[in-house]
Amino acid sequence: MSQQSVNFLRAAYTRMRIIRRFEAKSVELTQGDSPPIAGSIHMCAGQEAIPVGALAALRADDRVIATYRGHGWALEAGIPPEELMAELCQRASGVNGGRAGSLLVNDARRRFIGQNSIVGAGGPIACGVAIAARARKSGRVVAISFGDGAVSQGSLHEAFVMAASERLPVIFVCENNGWAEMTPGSYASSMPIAVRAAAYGMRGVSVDGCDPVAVRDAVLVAAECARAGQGPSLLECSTVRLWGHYNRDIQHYRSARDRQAAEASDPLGRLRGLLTSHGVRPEEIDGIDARVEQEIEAAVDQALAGPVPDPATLHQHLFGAASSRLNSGESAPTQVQRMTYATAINRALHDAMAACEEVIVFGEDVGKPGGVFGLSRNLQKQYGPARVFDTPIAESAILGSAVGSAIEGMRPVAEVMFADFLLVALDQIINQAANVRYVSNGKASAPLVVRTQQGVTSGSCAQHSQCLEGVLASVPGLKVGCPSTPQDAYSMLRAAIDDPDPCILFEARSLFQREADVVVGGDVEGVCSARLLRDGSDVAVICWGTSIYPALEAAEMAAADGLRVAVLDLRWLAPLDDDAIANIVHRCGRVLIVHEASQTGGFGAEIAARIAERHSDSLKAPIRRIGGVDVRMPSAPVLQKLVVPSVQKILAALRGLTAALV
Ligand SMILES: Cc1ncc(C[n+]2csc(CCOP(=O)(O)OP(=O)(O)O)c2C)c(N)n1
Repeated sequence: MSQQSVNFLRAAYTRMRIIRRFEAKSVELTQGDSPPIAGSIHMCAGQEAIPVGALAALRADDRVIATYRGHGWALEAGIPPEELMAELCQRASGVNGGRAGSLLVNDARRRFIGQNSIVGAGGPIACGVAIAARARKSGRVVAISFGDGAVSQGSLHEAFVMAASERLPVIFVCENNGWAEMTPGSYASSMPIAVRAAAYGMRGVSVDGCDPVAVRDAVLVAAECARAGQGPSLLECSTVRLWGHYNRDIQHYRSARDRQAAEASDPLGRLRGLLTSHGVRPEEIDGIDARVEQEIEAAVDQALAGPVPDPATLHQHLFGAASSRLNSGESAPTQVQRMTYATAINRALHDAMAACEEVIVFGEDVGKPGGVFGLSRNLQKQYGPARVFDTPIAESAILGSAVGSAIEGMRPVAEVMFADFLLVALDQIINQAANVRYVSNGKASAPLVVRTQQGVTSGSCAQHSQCLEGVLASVPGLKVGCPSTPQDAYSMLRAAIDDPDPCILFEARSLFQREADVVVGGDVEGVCSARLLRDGSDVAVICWGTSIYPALEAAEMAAADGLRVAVLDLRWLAPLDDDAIANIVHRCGRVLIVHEASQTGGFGAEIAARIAERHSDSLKAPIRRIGGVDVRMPSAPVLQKLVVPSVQKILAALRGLTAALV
């Protein structure tokens, strides 16, 4: 063996020893009555050769994603042990200020996109990171590690499909430690994981995951292939889990034989033997161990000396400060054009893509076909397939790609064809996108837009007509809008693309062909702010989306009775324009909330609660709500009409609320 190879082994041994010592210390810090580390940690003892070998093969600007068992990856990516340990101890001095803890540590600025405690969820995000690398022609690759159990997850399957179909520069690193929590990994399938790669059309390689040289060499080849445009690889690294699944795991389910076999394969023991067989003296290795011990002790001391987070910071970093990428700085010229709601969406996409190179658009059929509703028509022709592309029918991969590319500084606009289809992939919005800024302590952000459309149209079925805005508007960290007019279809989409945080736009399919004059161009407005569609002082209708139309009609009819009805279109449900609500409640004293989404648990309940909590002094009558009737959406048009708020129902409610006045 060459001196160079021995030097690599010596360095690898040192790095692996650092990880092992770090893990042993962390376990100690979870013990006792009020331990410095609150909660669970998942140690990677036995698996150290994988991050050490992999990171030795990657460029300094390549990206890394790990699972909750990812302390080794975090250290190898460059997070100093004292900052990582401080994060495990939930200190303000931790890499994420104590907001991530062990499970979600991240530091995108040091190439570590982060750990993930949702099994398999990193796969779709890795696709997005790779999409950003491709768009920027940076030549970067992304390595994503996951366990053998994760291979059963749908999101990882979707990531494999997406990465292979787009030939993305992703290295999928499966750390096969034989266990999926407390069940043997082989329970789900006896087919070797590397072999499965062929079914996706990617390279699959079996690697000795206890040997840092084997891992390094396999990752080197995978990275070369990825950089050469040959797409992803799946490396199955066989390894051992020396300790329990997590710090308090007593491993009652594991045989003594299995534990002994793992210990016999301990990569540190193997490496020590290899080093001594190549002339490295045992005392030198003992010296490395002693130095590492001191280094980790010092890191622990430093971590424990760090302060706990200041309670005053609780609200920081939920959202970022606006800094426009679409505004030119000078007041841009405007034009008024007559167009439909659908055309207005298309125009907003065109304008945003022209204004900002980071804007990319993707989803099912959005590329060449221009979307099933034609909303992305001609975008690919104009901006090319690198910026506008079709995806596999894989909503987790689509949304995860939005998350990953947004973290990497792109402005992705992902289309989900029907809001109902969001439900198969909500993890990427709620567990992933919504957390990025807050949990990273402001070190990363996910300025993505998800465009979808919803609501009933004649004959639409129960899986193509749900109104789901309330589901997402209740999630801190997300911004949610419901454009109701062609103007808002244009303005709110531009605002969302320009916003620094994840925005979900629920467009209304039933409004696509509505036509109106639209002011195009001009400065991009901010997210939030309701619009008063009609002023009045007797009763206020608070509504959004499709409901503004029956509300306006009913208000007009009520005017014939002498009632002055105000109609407020909220436009954005998150953040909510509390001032506009307060103004209209104070002015009218009577409130009717109207929305198409089912009444029970609909967002109207939140608005009613806020008004009751904050403005009860102004109320002259109990708040009323009209939401969709609480049934599944029937397909028969005659029944559908009974479900959604009608002009007659709204008018009756207005008359009821104001009975004393007329
Ligand atoms: C979506 C999801 N389902 C279940 C869990 C609970 N869980 C946490 S770790 C784990 C086992 C994963 O096994 P594997 O992928 O082999 O990784 P390992 O723990 O061996 O590193 C499970 C089921 C989770 N965190 N996320």
